Amino acid sequence: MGSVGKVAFVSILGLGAITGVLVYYIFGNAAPVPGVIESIYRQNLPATDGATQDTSQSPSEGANSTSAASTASPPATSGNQTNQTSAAAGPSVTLNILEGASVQGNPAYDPDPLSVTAGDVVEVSNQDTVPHTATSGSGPEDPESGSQFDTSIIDAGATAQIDTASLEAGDHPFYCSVHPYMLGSMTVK
Ligand SMILES: [Cu+2]
Repeated sequence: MGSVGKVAFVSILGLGAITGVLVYYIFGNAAPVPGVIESIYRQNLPATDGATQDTSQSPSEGANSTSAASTASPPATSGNQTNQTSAAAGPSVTLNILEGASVQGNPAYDPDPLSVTAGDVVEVSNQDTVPHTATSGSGPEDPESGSQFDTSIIDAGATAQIDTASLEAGDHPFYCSVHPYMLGSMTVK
């Protein structure tokens, strides 16, 4: 009986060790990695785009959300051409969001850089199977994020438009607010 007890004790000890190692690796792989957002549900709230920008630019008004909202209207007239279909010229430039773009490391936007002439309407076509955006700025940490343009969420297979009429000449980086590692650049002539 004594030897049986020892075998049982060692076996249980071994099973416990194996379980511990397995759980360590399984949950290690499942854990979120900083900088990688896999949830398609994360998106910027539309109403806070201007407010976020203004609170960062004017800290004195940062505590008051109502004043931040009221000061958000001037930039809204000069930027934030979101889903505007009123432009009579119609889409003259196409920006494709490539299939597989949500996988980090894959090419995201095509062409990149995108060349436009100020006044062009960019048709953004999501050819991927998950939602994406084209949001101006270098990333979520950019205080100017979304101030130039923001398509908001474009569902798989859908399109949105960016009006470039009020964009200054030069390079304008943009990214996907759902997958911030998706980066692109727009060159305005
Ligand atoms: Cu995306």
